[in-house]
Amino acid sequence: MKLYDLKNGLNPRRVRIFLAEKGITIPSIDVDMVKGENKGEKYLAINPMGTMPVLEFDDGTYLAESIAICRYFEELQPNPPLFGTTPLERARIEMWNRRMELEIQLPIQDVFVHLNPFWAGRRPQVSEYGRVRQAQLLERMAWLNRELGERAYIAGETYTVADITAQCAFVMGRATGSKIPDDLTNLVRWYNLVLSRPSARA
Ligand SMILES: N[C@@H](CCC(=O)N[C@@H](CS)C(=O)NCC(=O)O)C(=O)O
Repeated sequence: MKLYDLKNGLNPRRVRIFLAEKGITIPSIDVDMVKGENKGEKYLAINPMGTMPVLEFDDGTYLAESIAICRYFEELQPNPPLFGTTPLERARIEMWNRRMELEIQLPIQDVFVHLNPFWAGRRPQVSEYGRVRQAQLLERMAWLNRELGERAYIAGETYTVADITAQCAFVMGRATGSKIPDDLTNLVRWYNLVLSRPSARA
């Protein structure tokens, strides 16, 4: 088994942190996006979406989508549980992970793509849309800040895959102009807490 990785990519980082939390090591190949390796015939045969991460199995089959890859490893090695253990816990963690993808990760990505000069000429940019998403992101961060006044982690009192999704989104946000405002003290507290885990360096 091996992982097609992208060192600075938000989604591949989710899988690397997940594996580090589980204490699982697998060989990986860093795909060179700058050289367009992920849009080449060879990589598109693996994943027609041209995205990373992808998990390749020894029989030559593949699994894409970071959350699907994480779920696969959770099933293989349930401890420590990162998707919950009881039916309700599992459903709550799913809810929070989904919210972190839709309400935090996507706006951070949209702000980056639509407002950052890095993408000029690379992707279509609609600056007004970028500004709308920026305002929505600020609202969502304030909402998450209120939520984190009530508990230690995103989905409860333990670290889960929902924290991994959110922390990777905020790592990207910090590098691309969507830093967490200092006055959102619960969110800042949580961010420092998750970044202090050894897996955060994966
Ligand atoms: N929904 C996919 C998204 C994967 C994705 O978009 N990965 C980015 C890196 S974070 C990528 O490979 N981008 C390359 C491109 O779009 O050309 C997942 O969760 O794995």
